[in-house]
Amino acid sequence: MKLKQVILRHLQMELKSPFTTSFGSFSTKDFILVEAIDEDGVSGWGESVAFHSPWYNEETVKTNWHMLEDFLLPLIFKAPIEHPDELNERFSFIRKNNMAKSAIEGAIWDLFAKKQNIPLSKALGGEKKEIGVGISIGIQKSIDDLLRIIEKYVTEGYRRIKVKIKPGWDIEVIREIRKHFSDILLMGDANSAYTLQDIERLKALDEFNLMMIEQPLASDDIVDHATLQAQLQTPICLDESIHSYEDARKAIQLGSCKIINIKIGRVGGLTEAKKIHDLCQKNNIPVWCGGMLEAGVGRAHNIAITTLENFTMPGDTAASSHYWERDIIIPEITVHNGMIVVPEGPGIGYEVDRRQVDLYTVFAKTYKA
Ligand code: OSB
Ligand code: MG
Repeated sequence: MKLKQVILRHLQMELKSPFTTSFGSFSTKDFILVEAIDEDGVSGWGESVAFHSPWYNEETVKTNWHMLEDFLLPLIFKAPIEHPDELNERFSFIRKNNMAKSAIEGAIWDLFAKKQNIPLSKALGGEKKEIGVGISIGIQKSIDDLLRIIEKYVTEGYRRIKVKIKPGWDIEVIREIRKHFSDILLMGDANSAYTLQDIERLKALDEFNLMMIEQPLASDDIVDHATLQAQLQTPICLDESIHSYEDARKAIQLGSCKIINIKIGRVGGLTEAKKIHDLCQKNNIPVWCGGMLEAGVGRAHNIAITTLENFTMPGDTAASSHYWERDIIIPEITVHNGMIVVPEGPGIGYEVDRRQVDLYTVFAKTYKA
């Protein structure tokens, strides 16, 4: 593949309802949509999952734009690409900035699969025809509000309910949920809201048969998580702490977790995500695909990677309508009985709705080879 031009677009979309984590609340989603166009005029699409502000990790929309414009795109234009797996090596002298790398890498994977006329899932080696999905519910004003929302999603068929937790919005909340929904697959995601000093509070959650607790401790930690896991029955799942294959290898070796949430952007792209998947499979660590409130392009990539065998647990890739009045892909992503049918068309398998993209674009720039 030889790229002719790349278009970066800054999009802004309103979430249907504000999303609240242990860090705070937001209702507007800013992100970069990447369109990579080759010599034949074929477009591949990628989506950066960095947020407007650096609360989840250190990256932002602006830092991603800077990395793409000043470092990554020049490397992309420098030489033809035989296979997207080469990009890991080509980008390797740039430290971190994984979401920026992933955004362009994802566009090139889509382009690659389209040139081969195969679905992205197949290009990645995935075989599932449909994938099971759960839902991630933010912190609510009251437990009653939360129970009503859970009821709605359980009725819709979502296969696992994840609720955000933090000190003070945890034991009582989970107890109430279990009272009303005794046998659903249930988990909590703390986004690093606890420290080892909270160990008794976290142990108190053991009685509720949670599927896992996601990222209880610091976002850069795998040592304290190992201490915690040794004292908890509930499996720990790492999200923020895993940025690479090497991080995953070390966390597994230390016993810091029993499950890993793979987010393509957080680990620097599909190639690295696949490597982590394979490593986890060898070590009997189940994985699932996390979400970053993506629009349709990012969610399509999530669906494709989830077709790999060791993605045995429902992911966070909910329906388009859960997030947006109108998504940027056609058809929109729909969930029936907690399942998404994997698209069979070439590449990401959804068409980008250019009219919607234009409506949401606040700034765009074209970069030529
Ligand atoms: O920690 O998994 C997370 C959303 C934004 C940032 C981090 C996280 C989340 C979610 C929601 O839990 C996932 C989604 O519905 O896309
Ligand atoms: Mg998480």
